Amino acid sequence: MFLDEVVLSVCSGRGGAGSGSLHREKFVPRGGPDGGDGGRGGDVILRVEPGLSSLQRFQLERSFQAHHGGSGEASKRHGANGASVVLPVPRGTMVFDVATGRLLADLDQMGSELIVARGGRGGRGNTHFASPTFQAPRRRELGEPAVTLKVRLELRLIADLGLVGLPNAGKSTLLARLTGAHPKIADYPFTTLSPNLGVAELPSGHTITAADVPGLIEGAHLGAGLGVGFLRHLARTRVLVHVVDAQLGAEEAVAAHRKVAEELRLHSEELGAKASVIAVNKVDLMDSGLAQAVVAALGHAVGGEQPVIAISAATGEGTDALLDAAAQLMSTSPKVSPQGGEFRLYQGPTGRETAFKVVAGEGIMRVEGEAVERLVRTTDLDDDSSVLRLQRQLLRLGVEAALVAAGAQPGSDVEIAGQTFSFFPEDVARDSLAGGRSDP
Ligand SMILES: Nc1nc2c(ncn2[C@@H]2O[C@H](COP(=O)(O)OP(=O)(O)OP(=O)(O)O)[C@@H](O)[C@H]2O)c(=O)[nH]1
Ligand SMILES: [Mg+2]
Repeated sequence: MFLDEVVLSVCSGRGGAGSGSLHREKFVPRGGPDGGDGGRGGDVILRVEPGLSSLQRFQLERSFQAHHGGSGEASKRHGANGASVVLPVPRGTMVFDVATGRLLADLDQMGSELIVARGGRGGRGNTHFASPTFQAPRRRELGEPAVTLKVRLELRLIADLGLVGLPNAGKSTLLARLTGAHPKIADYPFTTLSPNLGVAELPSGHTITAADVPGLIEGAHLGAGLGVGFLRHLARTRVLVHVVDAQLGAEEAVAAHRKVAEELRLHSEELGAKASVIAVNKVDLMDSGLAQAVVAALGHAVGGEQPVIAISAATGEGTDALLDAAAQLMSTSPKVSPQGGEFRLYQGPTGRETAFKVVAGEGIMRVEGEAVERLVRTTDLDDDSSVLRLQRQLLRLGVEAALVAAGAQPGSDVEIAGQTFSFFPEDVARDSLAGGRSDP
């Protein structure tokens, strides 16, 4: 099976905790802080790599976890950084956040990459918190937590030329003729079950990529035949080649072309309006006068708006002229810009989001907000000075003021990130601790 849509569960590594170690040495009874920083957690990264044309590698494995950062240690030893997981994806992979439906990135360039789940930063060790007035702090930070999310990958093949037509028209034979691809070819409809991709070389030396898709039939835009799913692979092509079997005769050939054009138009306006060339195929099997009649009838039907070229995908007759015509159209039709504009980096919960809200509940107030909750999660709550620092940060973010405004009293219970605190506004807290220390 050709896999062009898949949901993955990804989880980054959490950051390692900073160390709260105090230096110990013979004859030095009380050394200064020497706790190293925690290591970074690994990222989960999607990267576009050449040679891939489906999401096949995710057939069996859909859940990925990067490594956690190691804890910092005594003697200022930095914890090991957690290894990242890099997942190769084909060009044209779009990445959506399943929870919100938001497009996170449109990976349309070779080498594009997306950090889909960013590893947590390591916590700082206590060496960062030494100050002249506070010589032996135990304070250290915990690492940031991991990021877990579900992403949906949707592949839209990126090809310059898209080969369309009724089943059995000879699309795959033409793809094989134009490119080095080896698609399955057979004398029955629906031989092709999934798109094939190949690279064609133009007489000019330039290369173009071409894709064929399963044969279209009436109702394709509604899911008839092999379904609507494959039509999206045509959205990024610059030029379409309508392959029509000349053996149908003039009248039937015109009807066949009209049906396919109609299905494209019904699928999307954009597809219907794409520049296209008509290839009247299998002319090797026909009397040349009859073949010319088919070409003329199609030319008449499209009002001279599209080039109509007699070819034989089997013998190669006319295929150079076809490529020329396609290249000509391509030079005047714009490259399809990726959806969502620029490639975007998903920051995950480590982004700079400081909005929060206070939810007043029965006897307890809850503070909700990414940044605020993160601060709490990364604080070593067993360490008084870390807690004091947390409180200062909350003050700076305006949390304290918001709590007071919401009616919090000294001693009220406040919940943040699943932890319950007793609320003591800053001035109260300062009085209860040895004063005079300034936050570094
Ligand atoms: N003689 C001759 N036979 C051809 C030519 N092009 C295709 N055929 C034959 O037509 C049949 C169908 O060709 P395919 O390339 O499989 O057709 P398709 O459009 O890809 O068909 P689906 O994948 O089923 O939609 C095969 O038996 C081919 O060998 C041609 O130019 N001349
Ligand atoms: Mg085919």
